[in-house]
Amino acid sequence: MICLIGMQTTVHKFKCIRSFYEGVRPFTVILLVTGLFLSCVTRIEGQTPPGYYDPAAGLTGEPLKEALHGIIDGHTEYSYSQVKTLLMDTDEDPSDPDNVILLYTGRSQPKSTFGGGPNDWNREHVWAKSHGGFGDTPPCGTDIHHMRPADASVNSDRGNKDFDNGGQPHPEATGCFFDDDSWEPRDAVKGDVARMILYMTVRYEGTNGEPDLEPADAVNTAPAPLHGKLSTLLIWNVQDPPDNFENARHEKIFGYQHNRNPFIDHPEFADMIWGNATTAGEHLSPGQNLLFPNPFRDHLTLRHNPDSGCCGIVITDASGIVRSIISSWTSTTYIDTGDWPPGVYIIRATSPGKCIIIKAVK
Ligand SMILES: [Ca+2]
Ligand SMILES: [Ca+2]
Ligand SMILES: [Ca+2]
Repeated sequence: MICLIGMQTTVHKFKCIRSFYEGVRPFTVILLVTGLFLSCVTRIEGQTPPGYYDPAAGLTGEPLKEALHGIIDGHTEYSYSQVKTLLMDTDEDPSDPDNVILLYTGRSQPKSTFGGGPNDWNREHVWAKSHGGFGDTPPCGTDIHHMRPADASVNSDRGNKDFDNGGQPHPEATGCFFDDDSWEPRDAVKGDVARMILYMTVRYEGTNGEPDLEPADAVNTAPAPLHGKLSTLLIWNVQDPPDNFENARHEKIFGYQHNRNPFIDHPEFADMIWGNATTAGEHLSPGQNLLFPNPFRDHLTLRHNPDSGCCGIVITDASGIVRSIISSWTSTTYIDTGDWPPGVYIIRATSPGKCIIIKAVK
């Protein structure tokens, strides 16, 4: 997967992007469930129908967001009480059909322990329902694309906080951090959370009497119909790509609601919409394989794109430290990355007056 942030005609925004990545907590992607075999799951078979994303082809920015809205709008709705039953299927533990997996703790526990006790599970609105005030009513308040089983007391501690890095470790939800104004989920679900929030902003655009939910690059956004923090969510989307559990869950939801989360099918759509603005004609298609593999391990290959006019490359880590400089780049370049620590890396391919910026993950 290659995620384009965009092209810029000035170096001004390099500084913005650099500060954008400061404070990222590098981590190794952890598979939520290993050895997951879909055959173990009572699964509604499904894949993206042919042509599902055709209306979005070739688009970026707001036009892409509008096209995706048109594709996923008007889903089959369920009541809040039905959501409880649906989550028992969508979030079922693939290794134990009597259990669900809880979002923030990662704990597998019996479906029968739904309730209000501190260690029971309940229905977490990942897009906190006070951000827009939609409560538990359809369509926003029962849209299972953004709802997950969660430990009741952890759900209460998360409250309506925006998502961002930082704070103190949560004593029960290992790997989660929080402070007065933000909640950081554990690494294995950071991308899930990002894609759920971004889905909500595209699904709900103020039509049909629905609220217009939008991302904000801020915290403390409630009660406005906003959710943050966008810059952090874009990074989490790259750091934690969809895994088997998230994909299997997605197919089940498609079976129930008959709409898909575009950011699970195409994580690159996030940067194509909210990365630095660019015109569609300037976008480098991910299919052009400028850089591969991505994610990478012990090496990275950069391939010259004759159309890009690129003549130099600088690779920095998430804290801005330069890892590699390639000043003369005329064909395929092989970089040894064996001693690079795991994390997000920023590749800037420059030419006079222009730059392509790509995120890669080790
Ligand atoms: Ca608890
Ligand atoms: Ca994940
Ligand atoms: Ca919206």
